[in-house]
Amino acid sequence: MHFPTGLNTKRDGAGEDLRRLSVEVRLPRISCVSGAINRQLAILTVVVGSIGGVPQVLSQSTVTDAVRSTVTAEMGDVGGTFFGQPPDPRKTRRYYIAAEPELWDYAPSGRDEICGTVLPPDLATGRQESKVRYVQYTNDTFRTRVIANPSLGIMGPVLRGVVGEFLAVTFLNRASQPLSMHPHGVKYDKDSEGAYYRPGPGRGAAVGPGGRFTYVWRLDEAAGPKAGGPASQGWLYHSHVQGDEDTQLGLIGCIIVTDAARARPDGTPADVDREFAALFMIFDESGLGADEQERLEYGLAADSGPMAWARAQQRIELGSRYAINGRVFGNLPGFDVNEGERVRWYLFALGSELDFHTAHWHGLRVVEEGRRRTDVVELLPATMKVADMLADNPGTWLFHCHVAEHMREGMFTRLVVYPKEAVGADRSPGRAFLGLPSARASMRLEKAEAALNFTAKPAWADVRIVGAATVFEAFPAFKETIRVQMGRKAVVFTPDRRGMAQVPGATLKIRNADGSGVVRGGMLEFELRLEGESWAAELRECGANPATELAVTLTMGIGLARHSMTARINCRTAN
Ligand SMILES: [Cu+2]
Repeated sequence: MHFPTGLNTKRDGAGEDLRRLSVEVRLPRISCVSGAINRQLAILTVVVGSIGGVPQVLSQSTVTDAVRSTVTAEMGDVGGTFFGQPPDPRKTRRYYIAAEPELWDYAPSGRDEICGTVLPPDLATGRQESKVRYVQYTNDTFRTRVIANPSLGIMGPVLRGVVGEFLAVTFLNRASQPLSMHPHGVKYDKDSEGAYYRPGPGRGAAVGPGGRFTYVWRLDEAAGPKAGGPASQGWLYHSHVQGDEDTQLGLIGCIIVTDAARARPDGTPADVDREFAALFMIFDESGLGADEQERLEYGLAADSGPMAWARAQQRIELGSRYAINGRVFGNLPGFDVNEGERVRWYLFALGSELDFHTAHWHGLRVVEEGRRRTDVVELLPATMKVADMLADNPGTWLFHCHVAEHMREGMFTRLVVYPKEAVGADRSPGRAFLGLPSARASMRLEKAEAALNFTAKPAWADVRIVGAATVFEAFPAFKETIRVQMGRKAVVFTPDRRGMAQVPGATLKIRNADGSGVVRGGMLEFELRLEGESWAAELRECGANPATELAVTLTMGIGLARHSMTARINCRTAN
């Protein structure tokens, strides 16, 4: 597009001649799905002159054409339909996803785990950045988070379904700007497209702060895998209000669609034993927003000489985080498999023209898309591929991007193949497969033991439980009460700033509260001790018996969140 503009001759205060210029403002050729479009069309007045023969932009007035939220908090949920009809509930899988701000750590260990060295200086001082992530909740109260699979890293929860089903995804925006969920590969009507552009954005295009919207996506035949290939297929979803800026925030996840004829009853693909998702993406933490970068690129910045451009380039370079699932330098946990397992990799890339990646496994081979044997799969921005692996080679192997510069910048992690005889990686479907209803727990226990003496007078019990429950990001442990109930007996704790709380017969220790009493990372790790006569009576009532395992309902109320599970407690006779 060309917009010829005429400017009048003026004389500035310094006495330089400003010539009358016929200016052609050439708008960059930007597709209307890019985040840049609104801003570029919004630059209404650009005053161009010449100082000492060098064309200069003297002033500009930018009218920000702000995104108008299509859904506001006041409107309530106006979604939930598919071409005007509610989907058949018997064929619908429901998900509750919030977008929430989070302090993201690209390298939580603080080290280069592959080389065993310190991190490069730019990363050592810039490990943590403000992101916004998709977080899964148990229901539409959005109070209790679901435990995320650690191997997904920055990626949001996996949304799973089988061809013929619907996904109904209730999205709540807890961030401060309009956001959305835009899916690839599935069938949607305009309202469930989740992308903001002209003309006539759909209702789910830009969910404003505090707003919620239920997207309904149909997993029709075209959303599933073709016969003869892998039985499942991976698709990206991401926020799509300001284009790439939303994905740069961290708002990315994936959908897995399984062929109905080759799905297990829980919807997982029957042709593999385990699934992983890996997103290759360079995150820009330079602090130069897309606006500023474009102003520099088109010479519209206040300081836009060649040196400013060079400085900006260096800043972008230093601020680039070459990540797999948002982690760098071997800091992504969870790619653990057992020898002999058939493993499906859903491979993704996103980002800019720098995001051409070559995913490479050491020690193992894959079949790409059911067609080609290889150990390197090439990815471009928004590429979605499936690669199947037989874990036939035990060991700890490098998994990385093979682009030299990306390797130097830390785009690697590890894959562990446990030998057959080892205890190995967790085989439970909730851990082996991504995004399963059986994995939608909000609390897990690492240890649950009870020493019992029912013959003593009085009877006596000593229960020790170590576990973790989900909390909001940056949860202030000392501000909320924690209610613990086992069987019918309950106790209420009020932790102090060290995360300690004590009441008669019960102590609670929050293990991961930081120096100011705040729990970060979304998981509250606790140690619970319940002891004495009254707990002995309660356990006895629940059917406890020394030397057997007791299954008992354990409930924790942490602030507004409620966690409940069947705890399996190892009981023994106290000495
Ligand atoms: Cu790469």
